[in-house]
Amino acid sequence: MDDLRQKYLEAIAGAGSEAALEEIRVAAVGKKGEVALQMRELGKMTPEERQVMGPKLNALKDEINSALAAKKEALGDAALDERLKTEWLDVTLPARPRPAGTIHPVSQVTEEVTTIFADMGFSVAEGPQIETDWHNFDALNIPPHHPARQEFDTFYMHRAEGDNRPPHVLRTHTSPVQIRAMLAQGAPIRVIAPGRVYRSDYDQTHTPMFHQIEGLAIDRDISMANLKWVLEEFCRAFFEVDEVELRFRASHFPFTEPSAEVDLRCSWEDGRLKVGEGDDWMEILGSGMVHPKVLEASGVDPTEWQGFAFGIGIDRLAMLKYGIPDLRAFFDSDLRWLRHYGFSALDMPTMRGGLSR
Ligand code: 2NM
Repeated sequence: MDDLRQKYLEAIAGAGSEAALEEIRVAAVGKKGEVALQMRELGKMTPEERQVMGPKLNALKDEINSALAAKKEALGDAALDERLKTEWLDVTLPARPRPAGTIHPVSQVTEEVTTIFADMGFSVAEGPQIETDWHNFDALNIPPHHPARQEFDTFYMHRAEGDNRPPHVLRTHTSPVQIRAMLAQGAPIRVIAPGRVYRSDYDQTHTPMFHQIEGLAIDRDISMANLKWVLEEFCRAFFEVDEVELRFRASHFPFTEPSAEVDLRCSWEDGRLKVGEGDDWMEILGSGMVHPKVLEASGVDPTEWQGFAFGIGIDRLAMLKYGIPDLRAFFDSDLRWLRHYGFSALDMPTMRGGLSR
């Protein structure tokens, strides 16, 4: 009995795995193990011998079982320790690698500007980039042969030979979107129209494709004062300053009367723009009260309705706000430029969370 005990307790102590331990268990206390064999011998004994040997064998069985259980737990702990050593995770690492793409400054600024006007109750309208001559010019009080047509450096689409209808054009502004919105919805209306526009012009400050946002508000009792407040509110939000000062300069557009170009008070200190202070003025947009002929062409009765409109160049706004020097680089698709000036796709502009980070 002592030999058995010593043999198995030593084997259990030396077992290196749960599988080895299981082999020992079967050999020692399994149905056909050595302890079971000894128990079978009890039948051949006298009752007196049996009374001594029976409890001793049971005690041995219990002792071996407890040693097995203790060793099994120890082996389990060791296995867990081993796993914890190899399967650790550094929770301070970034969850994902940095996304390869960035948001283009023009997309970022478009999003910022639409967010600001949406907050003031303007909805967003879109329209075709290939427009009819009528939507792009006639409806905006620019009849055929009007000198203003020359100023737009229009790209004309090709017509089949013998087809003498006026050709379609690449829209030279997003105003035709506002015409379509008025024709579809009537008055009152508050919309902004962001998008691509085209003019045949290419130098340091002009690209043949660029981006505009135009705004339109038509109601029964709208004046230039409403226009000025809306534009001030826009500048405060966009340039993220508490106070701005605007200056209206009389101007002329065929589609507004009166018309005004709008300047913003600013300063330039070592190449850095500061808005709302200083002695410089920077032209940022054109605007005016929508011409009665434009309302008429759009199915809106000018004796009942009036309103303002304005147009802003997005690309120049992006250059001003984010200190980007050369307009032409905007459309070169140079990855190094895009990574330098691009924005994270996860930082969406909101009025409460901030427009830019
Ligand atoms: C500008 C300046 C002034 C303008 C006019 C219209 C419409 F369609 F309502 F007549 N939309 N945008 C407008 C007015 C645009 O851009 C410098």
